[in-house]
Amino acid sequence: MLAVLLLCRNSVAQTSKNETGRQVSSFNERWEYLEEAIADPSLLHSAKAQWQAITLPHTWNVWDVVDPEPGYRRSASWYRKAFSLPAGRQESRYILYFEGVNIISEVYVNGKKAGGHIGGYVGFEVDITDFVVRGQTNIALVRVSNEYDPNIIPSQKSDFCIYGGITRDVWLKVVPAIYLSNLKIETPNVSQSVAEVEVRALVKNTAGMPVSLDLECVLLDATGKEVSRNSTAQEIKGSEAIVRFTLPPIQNPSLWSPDHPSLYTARVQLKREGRVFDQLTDRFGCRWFEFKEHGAFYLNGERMLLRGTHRHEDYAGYGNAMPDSLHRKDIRMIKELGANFLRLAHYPQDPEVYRACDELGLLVWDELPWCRGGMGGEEWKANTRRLLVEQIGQYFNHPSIIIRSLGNEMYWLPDFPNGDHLDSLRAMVQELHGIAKTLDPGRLTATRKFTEGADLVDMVSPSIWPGWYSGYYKGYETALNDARANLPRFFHAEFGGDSHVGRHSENPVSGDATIASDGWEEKITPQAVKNVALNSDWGESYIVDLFDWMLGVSERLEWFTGNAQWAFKDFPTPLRPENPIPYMNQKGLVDRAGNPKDAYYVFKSYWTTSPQFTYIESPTWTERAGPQNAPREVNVFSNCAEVELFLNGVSQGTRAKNIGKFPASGLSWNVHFKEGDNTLLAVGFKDGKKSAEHNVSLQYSFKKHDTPDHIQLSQERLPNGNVLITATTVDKNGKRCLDYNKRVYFTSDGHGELLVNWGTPTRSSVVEMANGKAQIEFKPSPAGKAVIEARNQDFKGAYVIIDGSGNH
Ligand code: GCB
Ligand code: CA
Repeated sequence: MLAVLLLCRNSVAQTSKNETGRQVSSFNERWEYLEEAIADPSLLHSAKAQWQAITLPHTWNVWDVVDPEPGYRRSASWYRKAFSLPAGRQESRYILYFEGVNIISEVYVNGKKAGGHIGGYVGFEVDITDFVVRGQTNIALVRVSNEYDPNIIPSQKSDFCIYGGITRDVWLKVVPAIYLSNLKIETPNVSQSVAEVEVRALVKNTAGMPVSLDLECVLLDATGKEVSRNSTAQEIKGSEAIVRFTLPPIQNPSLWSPDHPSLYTARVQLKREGRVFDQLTDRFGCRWFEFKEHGAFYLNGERMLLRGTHRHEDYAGYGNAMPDSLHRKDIRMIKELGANFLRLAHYPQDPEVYRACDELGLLVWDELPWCRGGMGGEEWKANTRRLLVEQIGQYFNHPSIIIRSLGNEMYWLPDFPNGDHLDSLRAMVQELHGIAKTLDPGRLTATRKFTEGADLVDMVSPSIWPGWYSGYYKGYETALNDARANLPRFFHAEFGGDSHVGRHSENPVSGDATIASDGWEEKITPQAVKNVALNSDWGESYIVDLFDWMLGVSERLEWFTGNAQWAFKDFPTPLRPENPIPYMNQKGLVDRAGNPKDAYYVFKSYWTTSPQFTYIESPTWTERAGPQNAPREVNVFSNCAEVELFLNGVSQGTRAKNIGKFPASGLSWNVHFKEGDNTLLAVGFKDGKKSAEHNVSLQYSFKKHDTPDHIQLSQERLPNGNVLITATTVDKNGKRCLDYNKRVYFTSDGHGELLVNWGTPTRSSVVEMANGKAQIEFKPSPAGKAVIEARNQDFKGAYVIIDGSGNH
């Protein structure tokens, strides 16, 4: 029978991944989508909606999560694909692998239910062999639902969107009847001199009879050189068996670390009579780590300050249905920021994310999606346990993962009566910890913001948001010292605050939550600011100061394990309809399309050494004002040892960078702008040689604007061919009102398309002005004119006509 398999292997029509009978091909193309929540596949003919052609990954919530309508579609839809399989390969198994379907799925093949899954964010297989007909057209149908269901984590009270759809890639695997289903690679003991590696292979036998097999495992280094090998023979009696290889340890292993993300490969082969008929490979790394009691963190025996951020799976114009290239782009940007740590909040993410973290070098906090909502009954518990087991199983071999978080703010906002009962929560956390430690003893369990259960897990993150949800940022060190005293092992996940691009202030809220008002800044509650999240202007100036201060503290504390800023990119949330960009959590260092805000450069200045850069705060601070002769602060964020600042061509002096000196590590100048146009140039030096420069230009005025009078519109062509429309609130003399921060509503009539619902500063129909200014992109159409209007509560509309036809 196995001989038949071997004969079949060359008849594979498409390109196969390896020389054995195994073949893995993308199953993303040529799907159709039906947006109707019909329950049963036999009733699909009654659909009123039309099937639409789509390619996976796909979500039906790309636009409605950030459109001006509250809420987004939480319902069910259908996906359909016709496919054929070559005839004459009777001994192969056909398996569909879904990397993730949100959030409940049922898979039908040729009208019969073949499988499905409850819970999003993790992958699952459906063996469709018994449902397909070779040599004919087969129909796959998938019903997907993201309807409200409190029995499935995460809770919808979470601060993010629960997208619906086949949101990740799908693969068709063709494997022999006896095949390798999975490899589990462990490195129980690693030191500078040796690495012990254990490989377990899960073999599936669908042949219906016992088989005797030879198995071989080979370990290869990054160059493909063999470093260890072992073989074994085993009889597989039942439908599956785990085969364990004891391998000679790797001598002088090349250790994995963020600076040196060195990967090994394990290759397992199934053989019969000396011939290989199936093979599976996966990568792993050799590293060890330790969170010492009361600090610090050590990787491979050396202290490492964890410099981290967080990632949600989301991108402007895609939702969470992102192609691998965009997943990787996010991880690359985070690496370029200088981070060495990433918390994947609040759920397991796309396989490409873990591959990228392994390859580029980021330590990962992986998290079970138990986010808010308390806990439920037996059904909830069964789902939650199972999802943890699945999550651990599928991402086991990634050396980047060091922490298995069991949840975030789990007790909060219970979805079930009594769902926040402390003893029950503790029992559940204890049980999940037990599961994690049994399946994955080499990693640490954690929770965030559940210190009531700190004794039940290996480490915790308390909630510390100084200067945003509570207190002030100059209290950061005290907060860290308290946490250190109370918790044997802690890491600080989540800090930061929202910032609206282009909003700047001469006198932002200070580090002790006061404002030194000189009457020229934006209107902020003038008394001491108790809660910055409620009372500040949500500008960039404040958040730059906050990060600058907190990073200065973090870098200095020798015992500190490290922290992770919340969150790398702005992301949609149904919970925040009144934010400057409605329905966007704007705590990102970059906007939802990945464009850096000022804060991005603050992190880069602390965390990177090359390439060298200087960044003047801020290119989007294009107009400033103040009394004549009053100096104004200019800060430069840079990783250069020295920076010289020029104002209108005149040197303002050279400053040496000195981490711990606030603000801007000492790269701060008080300058006297002239009335009108000004230019700033910051030149960075390394070893006395110029290594970087940055310039900005701005308008300065000695006269304060009058009361806001109307909105003015202007337009400019963008490199992408679109027109950028700028709405400016001005006084009766046409002077921009720098403290005007209210909402503006953009609409268009006629030809062309206003770019809305992207959740970015220039592609949102509703957006708050930043220092009296808001912008929107318009895509003109050759068909003719459009009228674009900006309105708000205070002013009658202003409009502009754009003619895309070229007949001006
Ligand atoms: C938190 C949550 C996170 C929120 C964040 C915020 O504590 O863990 O899900 O998005 O705060 O922005 O408030
Ligand atoms: Ca909506």
